[in-house]
Amino acid sequence: MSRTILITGATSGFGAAAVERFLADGWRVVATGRRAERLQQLVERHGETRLHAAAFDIRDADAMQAALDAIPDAFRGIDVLVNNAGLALGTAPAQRADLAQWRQMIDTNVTALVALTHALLPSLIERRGAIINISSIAGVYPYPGGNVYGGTKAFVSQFSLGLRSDLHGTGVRVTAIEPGMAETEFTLVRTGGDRAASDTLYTGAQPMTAEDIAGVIHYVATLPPHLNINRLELMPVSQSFAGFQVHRD
Ligand code: NDP
Ligand code: 8X3
Repeated sequence: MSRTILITGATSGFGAAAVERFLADGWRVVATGRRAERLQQLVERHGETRLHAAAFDIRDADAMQAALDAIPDAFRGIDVLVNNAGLALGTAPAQRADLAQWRQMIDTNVTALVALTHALLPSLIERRGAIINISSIAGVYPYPGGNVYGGTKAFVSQFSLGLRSDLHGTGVRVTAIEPGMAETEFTLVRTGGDRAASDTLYTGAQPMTAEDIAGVIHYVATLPPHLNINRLELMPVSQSFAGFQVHRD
């Protein structure tokens, strides 16, 4: 029987690659994001039998509810929710950071993720489904300039564990995937469109790809129903850990 997955942030990067991965495997996909033209291109490529696209800003609670209400019958009953939409903005230290950027990261990465999860929990429980939250190594290891972005991802990982605990006995699985460096539009967004900065970060580093992460999301979503991966942290081989900082007068 074909299953249904809702993937947020499906216009780019991990989410876009995950849409392709699950459609290729016969799933019905609800794909969301703000950029309607990119979602429309997906519909043109794949048709509307197994793909439903919903364009809305995930920070807008009314728009989110309207999009959920407008899901066609064939796509109702979500089996897997992939909370992927998210972003980092800026790399400035906290003392020079822009508060509006901090608010946007919290509204997107935390508040919207929580709201969508809350809205879909009844369906996920009814269908003994799964929640896959895209966290980050930034929520595990602090780095200069990671401040609020890292804080939002630490929330995502801890919220995932809390959900696991609350959903005990329901059969619903919850996983936080915590990727390291992967080449998507992530750095372009973080730097306000600085293509050179994005290219410099990834060139020669063999970062993970969106398809790598989509494969991991698919792996987690298709595990036998008695298995739950709580947290899954992954990095490219080229990335590892650095030391602590010591300031000397
Ligand atoms: P991309 O920038 O390529 O994709 C981000 C997606 O999030 C886009 O589809 C974007 O859609 C969507 N999104 C952002 N803001 C909103 C919003 N307000 N409303 C609706 N959708 C929104 O980045 P990635 O694919 O790399 O990022 C996906 C997730 O993975 C994020 O949560 C990110 O933090 C996380 N991550 C990324 C890593 C990396 O190195 N790339 C590593 C670890 C985690 P649109 O702009 O159309 O709204
Ligand atoms: C993205 C990974 O290390 O750039 O979440 O913060 S990192």
